[in-house]
Amino acid sequence: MKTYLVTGGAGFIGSNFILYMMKKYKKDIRIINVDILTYAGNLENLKSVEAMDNYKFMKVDICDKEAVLNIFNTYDIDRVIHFAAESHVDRSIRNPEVFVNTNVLGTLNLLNAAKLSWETEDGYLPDKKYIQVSTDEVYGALEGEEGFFYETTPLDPHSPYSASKASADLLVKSYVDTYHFPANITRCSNNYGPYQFPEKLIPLMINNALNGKKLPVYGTGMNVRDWLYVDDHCEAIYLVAEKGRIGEVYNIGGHNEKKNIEIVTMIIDTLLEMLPKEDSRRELISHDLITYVEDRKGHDFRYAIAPDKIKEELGWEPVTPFSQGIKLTIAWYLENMDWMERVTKGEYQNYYKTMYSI
Ligand code: NAD
Ligand code: TDX
Repeated sequence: MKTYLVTGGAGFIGSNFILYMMKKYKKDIRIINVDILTYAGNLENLKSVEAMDNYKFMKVDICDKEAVLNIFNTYDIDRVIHFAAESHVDRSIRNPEVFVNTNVLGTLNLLNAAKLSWETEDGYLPDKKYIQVSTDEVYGALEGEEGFFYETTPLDPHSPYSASKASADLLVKSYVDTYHFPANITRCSNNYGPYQFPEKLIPLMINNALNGKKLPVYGTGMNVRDWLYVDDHCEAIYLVAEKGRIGEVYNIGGHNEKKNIEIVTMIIDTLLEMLPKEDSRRELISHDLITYVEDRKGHDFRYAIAPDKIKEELGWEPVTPFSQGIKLTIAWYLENMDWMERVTKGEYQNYYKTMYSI
């Protein structure tokens, strides 16, 4: 049985990863979930696994040297899956500092603890691996309709968020190059699915539409993102953790480029298709809610991943078509409106007021 240390396991992708692993691979693994529970962390997501013998939660800041080292000294960690981060571009534009602390210094702290704990006189303990969960945003932006990001594309981040993620990636690379540290970096495109915090495009639009609120589209709505269903991402991470060649970078993408305005339109249409005829919320939802607002500063035009390497080496491909994934996602939000109500209380209301003036 392998022990996985999952950081940021109470966030969107982290909690989906834990739920996915506990369902698919539960006999083979033990998971230790380390999360400080910022506004984006929610233990409610993990209710179905919290009583399991092979799951443990620890409220720890990844920047806390002593606490992180203590985890490595107490448990025989085989895999680190490092999700914990400040993850929202708009917040990074308003307050970059916490992004550097968590994303850069937190990563450095985790690397040091893993290295210290796994090091032997002539290398590292066998079969240990650290996975840095990074993003396609470190490559910058594709300016036209053509072309893809490859693992060899030079890093060219634009936002404070992507700059902090690129810095963390370079630290991981430096540990591989300098100390032969056993690590991989994964760079994925935009994830969507259940439990995503409604500051991100898809859940924000679902929530606003269901409440008859305006749907704020930045700029022209023509910016393109490559959407990946979160479970497909989880399987890719597992494959990289178990089979990826040490030191390699793997891009993970959905083969699913969409303009933002297409996403918003699809959400409106899918909600109207899925809500029962007698549901009074149908009257609130229409294309008239779409409101073009001031563009994001430094807004990257287009992201598109070529996931050829992970397909060739590890046999991974995304299996959830967007038409199916968006229905699964909307169905989850419709069944979990109480989750949405709880996470949009308090801090979220202040954030929304400062971020959107509509
Ligand atoms: P999220 O914001 O939903 O969750 C982040 C989690 O990290 C939260 O649970 C939070 O409490 C925790 N955290 C933050 N600071 C911490 C600290 N100092 N110590 C311990 N825990 C801390 O993020 P997400 O969308 O699930 O993204 C997870 C990872 O995947 C991030 O590294 C992000 O950069 C990367 N990523 C996300 C996407 C996406 O579309 N969401 C795409 C590419 C890459
Ligand atoms: O209200 C909005 N209106 C709007 O037009 C919001 C929240 C977003 N947008 C646009 C901006 C982007 O072009 O939608 C697109 C997607 O925005 P986000 O959901 O904020 O995602 P993005 O900025 O692309 O970054 C995401 O993918 C890469 C994640 O948040 C990152 O953590 C990940 O690294």
